[in-house]
Amino acid sequence: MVLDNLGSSLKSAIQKLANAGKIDKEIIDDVVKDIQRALIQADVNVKLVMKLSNRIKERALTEAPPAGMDSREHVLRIVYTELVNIIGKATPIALEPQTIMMVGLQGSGKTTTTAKLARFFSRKGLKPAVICADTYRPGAYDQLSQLCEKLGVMFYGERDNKDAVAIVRNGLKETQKYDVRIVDTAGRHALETELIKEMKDIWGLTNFTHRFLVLDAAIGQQASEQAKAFNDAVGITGVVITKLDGTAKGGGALSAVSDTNTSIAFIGVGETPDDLERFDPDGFISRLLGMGDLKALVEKANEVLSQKDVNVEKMMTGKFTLNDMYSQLEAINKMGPLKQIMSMLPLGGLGNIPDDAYRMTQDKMQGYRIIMDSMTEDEKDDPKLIGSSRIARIAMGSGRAPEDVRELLKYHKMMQKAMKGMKGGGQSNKNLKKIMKQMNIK
Ligand SMILES: Nc1nc2c(ncn2[C@@H]2O[C@H](COP(=O)(O)OP(=O)(O)OP(=O)(O)O)[C@@H](O)[C@H]2O)c(=O)[nH]1
Ligand SMILES: [Mg+2]
Repeated sequence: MVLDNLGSSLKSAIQKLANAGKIDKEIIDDVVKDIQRALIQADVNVKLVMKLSNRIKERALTEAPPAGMDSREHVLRIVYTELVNIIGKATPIALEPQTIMMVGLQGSGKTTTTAKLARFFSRKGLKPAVICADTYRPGAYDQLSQLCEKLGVMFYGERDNKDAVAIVRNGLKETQKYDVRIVDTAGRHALETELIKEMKDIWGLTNFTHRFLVLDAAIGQQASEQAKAFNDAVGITGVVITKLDGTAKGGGALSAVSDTNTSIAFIGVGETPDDLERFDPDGFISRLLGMGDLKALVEKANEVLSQKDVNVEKMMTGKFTLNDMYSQLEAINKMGPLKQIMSMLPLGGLGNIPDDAYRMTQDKMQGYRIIMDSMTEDEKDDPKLIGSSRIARIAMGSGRAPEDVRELLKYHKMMQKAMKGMKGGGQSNKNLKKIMKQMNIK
């Protein structure tokens, strides 16, 4: 996880709130002070921090909690939404054919990000091609062509040509059949006139869908100044903040960009081609706060469960019938290991289920289905009704052994217990879950 320090100090601030006996001005002041300290340490602009803390205090003390939400949840929700606000919105990226121009200062991560983006789009089923317009740095051609070769991505470059504009003109012609064409340009030490001219000339060659500015997270708050300068030159459509894995100043870069006219499209979190994440303010902040990426979880669950009458909420609350169990097993099978899903839940979800407990073969599922088909609706609804004589009847009807029926029942009991455990799960855990629910992260 990036920004570990910020994350853990924000988490302990939030924990204070969750554990407080009652929510009053004193505790709000205290928590806001902790949040201020955490943000300033992560290099977020002091003015921005003051604005945020004033907003939190003002809202927490004057706004009445919406129906069904107590004041603790209400304040947590305010903290969360205000934090999301300071990092702004994400740049929308359409998954369709497009051309992209990468710009940025020397060493910011343009070439690495170019390869990462090619991989990102090819994973989404689009065919990428990369054009090398860096005629400035020796070795630029080799660096990019090797990266592309490793990824199996189409590469266009002219090793001995010094005219970057001509190369891009030729490259765009040669790569017409590709869906996403990414032009990697040369970086310079500073934003010199020469660089701006070359950038503008390349920019003028075609109607670029995106001009991505690549910024090293270590520059912290200077991100805003650079974003403004590049935006004036070629009209930035989005920013990529790289090396967020390696700096405590990441909070500065993230918040500074959203303070300009641009927005963040992606973040770079490592050196390999897979270390690129689509920027998602909600998910980012909930992960930082240790609420788990509930939004990602719910989205994932909805994708899988769209036509089923099962939902994640049901896993935590309400009656748990055999039918529920079966549809959840089906869903879990489709979603992947349950543990992984649980880890996305607030504060780690439940941790005490053995790893293989939910690994279920298709045969086993089929067997359960057959057994359940020999049960009455009442029995499926309330498996407690099933005593030994009913077990014998169900076994006969389904052509299975009584032990198989018992196993199914035992399994249901175990899952039901786990669901109850999640529902309990400690006061603060419960609070956070409820908040996520009420925050409309559906
Ligand atoms: N840890 C980490 N390293 C990164 C990331 N992105 C890029 N790098 C490293 O940063 C260094 C510079 O990256 P490049 O992609 O060559 O930068 P550039 O902007 O193309 O540089 P020039 O072409 O010289 O202007 C390389 O060593 C990369 O491996 C990231 O997200 N995390
Ligand atoms: Mg480069």
